[in-house]
Amino acid sequence: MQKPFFDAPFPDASVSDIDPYETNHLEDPSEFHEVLRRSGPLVWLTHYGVWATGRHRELTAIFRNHRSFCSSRGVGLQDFKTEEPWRPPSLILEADPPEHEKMRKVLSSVLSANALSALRARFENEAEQLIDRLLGAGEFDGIAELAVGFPITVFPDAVGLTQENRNFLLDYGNLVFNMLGPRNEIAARAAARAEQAVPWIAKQCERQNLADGALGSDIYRCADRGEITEAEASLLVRSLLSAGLDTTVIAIGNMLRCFADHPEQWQILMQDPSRARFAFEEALRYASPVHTFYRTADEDVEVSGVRLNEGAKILLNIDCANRDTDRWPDANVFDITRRPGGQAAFGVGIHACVGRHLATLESEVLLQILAAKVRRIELTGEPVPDANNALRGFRELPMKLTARDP
Ligand code: OVV
Repeated sequence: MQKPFFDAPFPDASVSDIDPYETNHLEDPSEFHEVLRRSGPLVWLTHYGVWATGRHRELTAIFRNHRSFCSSRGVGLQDFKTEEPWRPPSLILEADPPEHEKMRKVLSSVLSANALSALRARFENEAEQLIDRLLGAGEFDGIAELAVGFPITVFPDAVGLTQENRNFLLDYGNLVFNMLGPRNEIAARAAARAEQAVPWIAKQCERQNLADGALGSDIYRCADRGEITEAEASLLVRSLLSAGLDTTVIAIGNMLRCFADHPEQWQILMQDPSRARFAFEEALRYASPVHTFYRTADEDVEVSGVRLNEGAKILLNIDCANRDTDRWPDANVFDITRRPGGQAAFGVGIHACVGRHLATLESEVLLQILAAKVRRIELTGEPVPDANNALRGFRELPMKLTARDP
């Protein structure tokens, strides 16, 4: 296969010919992170003709400058101005102010911590049953049984989806995130796997398929009030279904791995389960589920002394920035007692995750109940990484839980 090559836009640019989308780099990003760290604030990737940064300072500066660095040209490798997106763009993720603001207001209100508080008791109930079952299970796959097993019930219930075919949500989320990268083998496999999921998702977004009193119908009630149209409501439900499941599955899987590897941190949490929320935040920092989003320079702009031309794509490597020792001198230590404010796993600025309260509620509840019932989380085999063009997590996590003394 002939490799494309893009010359740097100016002669003294920092350049690298590493391909971060090769399977080995997706499975283990340490070499790519090393390139990002030693190449200065921004490095030109000759393989794709894009800029990249993994530094916390530049990443947050670019996320915060949504005027120069737009989202409406896509937040993946593809530029929507020159290439047709694979689906109608998201009204919130792939939009700029002022259009973005209206949609953001709707989802913020539907997904506010206050609006979600009624879900806690149901989540707790589900987590208790699941963990009791797994405590009697011996060795099991922590991804299938726990990282998928918990959210695959509570999330679609919260949105108000049918019981049938919920696994299509995983196929669809997997496709959406993989399509943020190049059209490689991984994206092709994701597309083949999601063939049935794509029309199924469109159907679940229709009003008549969403249970009353759940989050999906809450979005439609904003249409009733004239805040958005019904067509917009449908696409906002699609956003929920695109971003709401795979992300939390991977976050929970990564968090389980963190605690299996750091039993002393598990001890700290067991002694004080009220730390669960901070522990989740620290796990997000240490093992960030979304590794990459892009922005597009919508005008000529300078970042840390590097000139970017209008139309330049910038790869923002979140998991690298969250391990930046300029930001946290001990960034490579998993420490649930730190206050990881400023961690970028939910993004930064006007596009920061609007579903974070729901993700946090799910993870916090699961972690609190685990902490109350489980003395030890241990791996019983090698974790199997899952190569994804935008997500970093595991496909399998062989593990075992040991009960606390009654
Ligand atoms: C992959 C992703 C993240 C966040 C939002 C959406 C998708 C969306 O479809 O709005």
